[in-house]
Amino acid sequence: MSNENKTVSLIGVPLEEGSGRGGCAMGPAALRIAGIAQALLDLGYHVEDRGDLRPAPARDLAQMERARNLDVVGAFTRAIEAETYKAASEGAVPLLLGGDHSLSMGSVSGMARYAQEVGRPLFVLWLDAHSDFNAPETSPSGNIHGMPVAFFCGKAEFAPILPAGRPLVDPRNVYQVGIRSVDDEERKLITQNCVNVFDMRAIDEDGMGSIIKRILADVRAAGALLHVSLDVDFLDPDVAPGVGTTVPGGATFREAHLIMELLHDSGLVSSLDLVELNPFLDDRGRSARVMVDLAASLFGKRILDRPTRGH
Ligand code: Z70
Ligand code: MN
Ligand code: MN
Ligand code: MN
Repeated sequence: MSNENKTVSLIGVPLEEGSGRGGCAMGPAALRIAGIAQALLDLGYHVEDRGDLRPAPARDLAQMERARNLDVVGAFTRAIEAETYKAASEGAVPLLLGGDHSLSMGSVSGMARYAQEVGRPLFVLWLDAHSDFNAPETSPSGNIHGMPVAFFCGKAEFAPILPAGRPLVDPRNVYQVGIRSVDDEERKLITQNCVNVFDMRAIDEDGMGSIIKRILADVRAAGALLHVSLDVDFLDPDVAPGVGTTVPGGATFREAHLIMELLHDSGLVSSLDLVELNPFLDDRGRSARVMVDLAASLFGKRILDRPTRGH
């Protein structure tokens, strides 16, 4: 995915209403200050910053007790879906600067529409401590950032946010890595729906490299596009403290970089979300810089200017 004639479209999403607390709306600003655009320019990309989306709340979406701030999140979902689809259709790689994880309802739906149009399946790599597969009926919190995977798989419908008949993602094409916090009802749903889950035990037993290579082989065999969604809490809180829901025992700095380097070498990644960064909780910009550095590795930053020894 490296190359001078490739464009990366930055789409800022100052959304925090899906998360149940304040702070993520400052995420796009922090990622810009940490140098996301310059990191991509240094790798030779053309960078187009589309600014921040700021839709008005959707008046047609009634409030639901079990899906808090649905009018705000739903309006963002529509705007993000349209902007992501547009950027992909213009040949760019959409890079969403979040914003809480409910933004993936829009980004993944936009990529699903694009994938359908080009006649390829869409696979999703979900790097997160959480499965985010709740529906309003199962959610313990009512926070929509715990529901995006169920939404883009068509398993959580609140009210008509996107047109009926929208392209969905097959849950069998969703690969979750880093999982270590799943709610009781949610656990049943991810099993019933055959989501591919590599929890921390799988990572410890098999190693991150072998897991990611297996996933990439599946994506390649299917001729699919791959959307990557990176939640800050995928990382261990010692590496990235700037997130609302820290869960101990997360991915290390090295594991996360290895994933990004393997993703780059695969040439399969079509789009990326950087989500859940909460600058209000961060330690002097440390988590923002880690997220930017990981994105740079996914876009081709490497240690050596030649293949790593052993390849
Ligand atoms: C819980 C819920 C969640 C992120 C927390 C937590 C969900 N399963 N997702 N932080 N990114 O409320 O649904
Ligand atoms: Mn998440
Ligand atoms: Mn999470
Ligand atoms: Mn790096």
